[in-house]
Amino acid sequence: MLNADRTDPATLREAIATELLAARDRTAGLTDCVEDHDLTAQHSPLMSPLVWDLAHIGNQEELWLLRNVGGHDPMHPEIDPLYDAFEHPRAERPSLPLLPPDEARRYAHEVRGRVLDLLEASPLEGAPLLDAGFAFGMIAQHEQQHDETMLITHQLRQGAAVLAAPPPPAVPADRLPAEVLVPAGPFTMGTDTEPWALDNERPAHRVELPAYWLDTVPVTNAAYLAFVEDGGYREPRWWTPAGWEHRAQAGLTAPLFWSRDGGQWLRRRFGTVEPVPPDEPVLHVSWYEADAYARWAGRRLPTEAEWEKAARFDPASGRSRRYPWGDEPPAAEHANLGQRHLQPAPAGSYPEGTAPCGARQLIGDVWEWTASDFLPYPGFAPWPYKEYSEVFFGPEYKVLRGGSFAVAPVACRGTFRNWDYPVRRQIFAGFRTARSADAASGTEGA
Ligand code: AVJ
Ligand code: FE
Repeated sequence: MLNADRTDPATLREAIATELLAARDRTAGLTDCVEDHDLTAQHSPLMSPLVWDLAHIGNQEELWLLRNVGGHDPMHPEIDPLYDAFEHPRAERPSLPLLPPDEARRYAHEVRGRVLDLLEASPLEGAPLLDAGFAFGMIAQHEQQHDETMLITHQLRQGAAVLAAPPPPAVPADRLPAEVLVPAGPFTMGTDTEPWALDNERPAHRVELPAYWLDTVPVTNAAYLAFVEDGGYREPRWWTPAGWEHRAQAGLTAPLFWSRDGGQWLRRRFGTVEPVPPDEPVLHVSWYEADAYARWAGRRLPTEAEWEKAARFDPASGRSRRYPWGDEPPAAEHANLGQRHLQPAPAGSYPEGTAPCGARQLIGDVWEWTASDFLPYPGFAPWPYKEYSEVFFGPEYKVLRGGSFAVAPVACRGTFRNWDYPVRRQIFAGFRTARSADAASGTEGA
């Protein structure tokens, strides 16, 4: 990903080509590992068939780069409606006359060949879509976002394991405080300068926050299990009314993919059943469950602004940075990103990714539910299409921050915003909790 907004065209071209290639390698890894029937099947009504994601990736790349940037004519105008996410909800997609796997691969490959020619000839400036290679960066992020979506489909798929990755590195032995203090004061939220930031991350604006305490690390399976075993799922007072109604109607008793075997809790992870690891951040909980846990713990979810201030604000310079560790792009020692591992790292990992406030693992491992609805920042303008963010703004979606182990570095930064319905659990989401520093209640401090 880009390290500066001013890069010479040759370096920028190379960075773009590297990101496009990384995305395509990952797409191939997620779609070449199963038979055709697994690509065309729908593994969950929440998800598209994998073969839909594959051709949709190519179709968006054709639309934005070949047609809108390059001025090319449509390659196959008749397939466009099939891959428009707004024409057909996910549940309908398996019944569409989708391109079969080999044709979908060939289409995406043909688009890519022409895109690389276009990139070679492009000045990468002189038009808003081209400046700093924005449209190319947007398309690399788009493919990586669908790669995470496809990884979720793999997690929902029944059957033997087909994916493998080494476990995350061992956790350092240092003892961390349960929570860290972020003092009161203003900070800059959002960005005007991050070259490949998407529209909902803009513009930069000042936000004043009172002091608050934030969990040093995400809530672990062991901590969450204490809530489960304390009867958290049977006690309406921990839940919002909507959360309790959903819990009852959906029959929730534990995180998605957990099961009980005698006295032991197990989980299914990409086709393997294993004991729930106590030190790992909890994964596959809905916003309603995260919110109920926080109330049970005498705490609350952080707001989106609290999350971003903890991740970006550097009191030494008074500036908001790109990442918790500074402005350098994520490296392997900073964060668990990019599907290098197929699970979050134990809580307390990645000391080199620590934020100035002392919090760890804000980036990578698990998406973190926040208390906030998905709303535009003051001065928001849709760019380059209102179906990326604007059509989703409103109280029905909650914001997630930080990115999971399945998020690529190119699609991850301190300003990045994700959103989903509060009932969703198939996403790679966990959470951490907070409390107001001046509040009389909720002071037990975990
Ligand atoms: C930002 C993850 C909510 O998957 O719906 C992919 C990303 N937008 N194609 C989604 C996205 C268009 C989006 N999320
Ligand atoms: Fe998409």
